[in-house]
Amino acid sequence: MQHDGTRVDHSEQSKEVLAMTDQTRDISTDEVCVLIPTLDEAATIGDVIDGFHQQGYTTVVVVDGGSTDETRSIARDRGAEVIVQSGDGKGQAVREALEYITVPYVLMVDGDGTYDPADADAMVEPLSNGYDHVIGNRFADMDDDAMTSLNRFGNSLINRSFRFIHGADHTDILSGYRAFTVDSFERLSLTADGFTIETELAVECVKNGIKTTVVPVSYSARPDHSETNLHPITDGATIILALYTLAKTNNPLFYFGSLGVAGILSGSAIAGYVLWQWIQFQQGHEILAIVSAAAILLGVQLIMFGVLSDMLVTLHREQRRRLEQIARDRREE
Ligand SMILES: Nc1nc2c(ncn2[C@@H]2O[C@H](COP(=O)(O)OP(=O)(O)OP(=O)(O)O)[C@@H](O)[C@H]2O)c(=O)[nH]1
Ligand SMILES: [Mg+2]
Repeated sequence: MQHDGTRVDHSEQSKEVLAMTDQTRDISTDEVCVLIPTLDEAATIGDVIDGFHQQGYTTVVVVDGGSTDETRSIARDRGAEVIVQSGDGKGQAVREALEYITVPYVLMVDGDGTYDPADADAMVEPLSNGYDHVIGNRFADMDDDAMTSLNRFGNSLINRSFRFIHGADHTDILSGYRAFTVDSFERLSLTADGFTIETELAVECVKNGIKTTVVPVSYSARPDHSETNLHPITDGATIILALYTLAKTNNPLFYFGSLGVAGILSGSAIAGYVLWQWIQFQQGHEILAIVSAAAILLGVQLIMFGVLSDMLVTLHREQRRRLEQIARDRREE
């Protein structure tokens, strides 16, 4: 079920959600752990936990990054299990928290009150229909003041780059609202510590052939008294760099090919200059000519290396698909 990401009528949707009981749900709420990474979210964490409890999701784990406010005590008072992460950053927190989770499904959400617990059932539902990873699309129903124009521009640039480099359209790869199976999460090789965790999740899902879908969710502004942990320029630049470096194993033709093209273009520019100097002023620039030839040669080699790596990745994917098929067949026997 691929949702189209268009705006939905949430009053209608909430009525449906309220009407849902564990008998009508394909996945029982007991099988889902709501995972909330937090850093100084005392202003909102209580309401977020209460919201999920009201929806029937009673297993809530808060993984805290050493908040200096009341976040942990409020979370404990509201009945959540609180873990303090051993390292730094949202990415490390999520990876560590997964080691404590014993149920098969995870619903991950920010602790800043920007996502709506009423969307929880819609997020979890695709997991019962064969999907392993679900991304909540914030742009489907976003409050006008929920994102600055700089953040909107950055998100659009990042989503376009993801589509171009990694060849999949996940609409809103930086969304913090995710539902996934623990099994599929364990198949991903995640190393990101900070805010690149969402980017890494999206790329690793493509790389590992994890069945991913997008569902529309609502997204509101952070309440006035709550502080962002995000630095739009530095975190945005880190995310774009992560998209590029993650192409090394997911789309090596792009990774090495773009370096190769840069080498050829700069070599050609130097060659053009050398040629112009020689024609116009009869001045030879031997050193520059050597540099230009080296840059062009290196560029061509990098493109060839990209083509070979691309072949290796394609073969590796094919082989893994077959092995997974064999493993599935064995399980069914
Ligand atoms: N455990 C842990 N959680 C973190 C850390 N940094 C941020 N978080 C939490 O991760 C979630 C997402 O962070 P936000 O600051 O909301 O990032 P964002 O949603 O991209 O930015 P905003 O637009 O400001 O909401 C929030 O619940 C944060 O409290 C960290 O270092 N450790
Ligand atoms: Mg947030």
